[in-house]
Amino acid sequence: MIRKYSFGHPIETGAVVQDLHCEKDKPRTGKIRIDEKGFTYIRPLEKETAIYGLGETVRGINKRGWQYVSENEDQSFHMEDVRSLYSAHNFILLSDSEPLGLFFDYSGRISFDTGYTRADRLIVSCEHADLCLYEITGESLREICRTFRKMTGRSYIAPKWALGYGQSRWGYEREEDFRKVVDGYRKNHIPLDAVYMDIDYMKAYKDFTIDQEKFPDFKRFVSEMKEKKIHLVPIIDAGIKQEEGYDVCEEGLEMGYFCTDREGRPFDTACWPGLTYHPDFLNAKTREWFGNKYRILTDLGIDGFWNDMNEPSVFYTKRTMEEVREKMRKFLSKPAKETAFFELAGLTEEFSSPEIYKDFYHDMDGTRICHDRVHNLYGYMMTRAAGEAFEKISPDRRILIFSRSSYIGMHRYGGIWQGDNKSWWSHLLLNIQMTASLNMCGFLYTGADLGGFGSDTGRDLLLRWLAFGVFTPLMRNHSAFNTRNQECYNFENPEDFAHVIGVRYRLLPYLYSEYVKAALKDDMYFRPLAFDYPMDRMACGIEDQLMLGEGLMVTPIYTQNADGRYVYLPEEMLFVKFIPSGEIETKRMEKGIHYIHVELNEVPLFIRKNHFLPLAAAAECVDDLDEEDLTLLGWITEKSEYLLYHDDGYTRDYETPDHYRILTMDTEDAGGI
Ligand code: MIG
Repeated sequence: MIRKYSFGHPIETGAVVQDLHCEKDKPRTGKIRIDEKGFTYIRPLEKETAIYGLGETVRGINKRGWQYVSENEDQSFHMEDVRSLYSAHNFILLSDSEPLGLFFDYSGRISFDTGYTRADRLIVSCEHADLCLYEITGESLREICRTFRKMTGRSYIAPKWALGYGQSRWGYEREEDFRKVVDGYRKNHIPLDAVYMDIDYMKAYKDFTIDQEKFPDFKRFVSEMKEKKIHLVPIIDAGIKQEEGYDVCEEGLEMGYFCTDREGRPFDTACWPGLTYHPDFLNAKTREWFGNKYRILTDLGIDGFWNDMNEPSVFYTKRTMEEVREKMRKFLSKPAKETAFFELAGLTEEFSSPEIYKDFYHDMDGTRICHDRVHNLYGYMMTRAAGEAFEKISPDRRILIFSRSSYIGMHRYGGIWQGDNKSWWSHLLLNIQMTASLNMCGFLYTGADLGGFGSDTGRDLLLRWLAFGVFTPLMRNHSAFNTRNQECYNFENPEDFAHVIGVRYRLLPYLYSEYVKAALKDDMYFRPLAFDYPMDRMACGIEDQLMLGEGLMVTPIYTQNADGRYVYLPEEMLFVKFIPSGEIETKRMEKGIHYIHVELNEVPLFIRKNHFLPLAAAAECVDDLDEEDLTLLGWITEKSEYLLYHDDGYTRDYETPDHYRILTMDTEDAGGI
């Protein structure tokens, strides 16, 4: 059941698609305080209550005991003390005896104090008492999630090739660089479906341009890659270069499509291209105009994109640059003394801070509104521009789109990647935990930069990370330009990588089926064990294993030098290990705690009893996958069924009943396994 409450004058975010009537009474689940400090929601917390949700945030799956702040931020150094990352997912779930979901539909900065100030209080607060609050009750956390997801609309469905493995790196510049990557993979028989193009493909970092010197005939190059069954996926940045003669800039100025300053002039920002303007994505006309620009690249054969820097990430503005320069002048005019060092060192932070959000404005379809009120919608609306355009540009075939920044509602238009992580073991664990929370908020098509974006990866870290990436819908290896080369063929024994990534393709009939079914049924693809076994106290405390679809449990290894790990089985399951010979080892296991041995080049998983997996033979790309000839793997003590979703992977007719097949497995098959 959903109860909706409205306070003040909420800004329309478009997060909720269901028409719900507003309650007249006060919220039942907590106290509301509205005063000069703004809006506060307070609810007592029982000792046992776990808190879930909040999507893209640091720390564990149970979010209790910290202060999280939704204020989208380019956070390329996220340790466990950061309060905000790239996205605002203001949905939380409480595991009370009557489980509860709360969604705060508010587009500015909002804080979730989950037992940080006082262990027994949930305090949600924001500056303006203009928002909608939704209370969702239901039988279970999973059901509340489904209700929430129905309320916010069906999740984006990516083309099937985008569930293949992709290689990315900031620093591939020209045709040869891309050819080298593709050859490296194909030569070593490591599967590959996509290579990502970072900002260097553009001319002077200008969106929707291609550097002709690096790509003399881009269209031809795209089809050359297509022949090798490779999709090229270019990046699009939020900021538009200020340059005379650059059509996107000139059109934007002429039509008034950019954000404006206090005086109503186009607001000066800076990003990779130097001085930029930021399109006013909160305006429907701007969205339509910008969305249509993607056509420039789809016309050349491109069918996938990633949207970056859309928190928005601004290096500096005219004002902050002038202020910093002024302070430096003062600094230089005085004799050097020790304390001034800190003044100077701190200056870099003054280039960009949330203070700049107060300096510019949007025209939200007729209403002028300051950016700080709608900050968290920016990346969402950029990706909405793309998603809505794709429905016109390519009505029949799906296009891949994922974003760095998001807000709830954006999950209908595209996926997200989890931002600039590091090649740290702790970020592999963060990836596992964050993915569960993102699923609660509707972001099913998601994944982290496998191997880690910043700093140097290790072969062991990359292999372990890939063995988890095998299960995430977005499976992409990405790294920053100044780090160690992270393509799989650059490490010893590339066949180990071929094997691990190959397992992804063997599992794809199941993974794709569960992914699309989860989207169509407003369900979660990944779930914490607490959602499936709420009465099992041990299961509720597990933070490093996930349920995947109906039949699977994943138990990644995320510590260095481990030859395996402890796992907790909440029921009898079949332990399955994909080993490099191509064989599959299986072992029936009792409910309880076990130690499993897993080599660096092996992929472990568990199948619930009387569930089974349809497996394909390994392939080097999605289009080569043979899905007519499937092997069924499971521990069967009674006749069991699996509902397989299978379509061509390209068209958008998801609802056709023809896409479903029922597979059955009986006890006689191979002695129960
Ligand atoms: O300021 O385009 O998160 O994936 O490689 C960094 C360069 C800009 C940030 C993205 C990252 C990408 C990088 N970008």
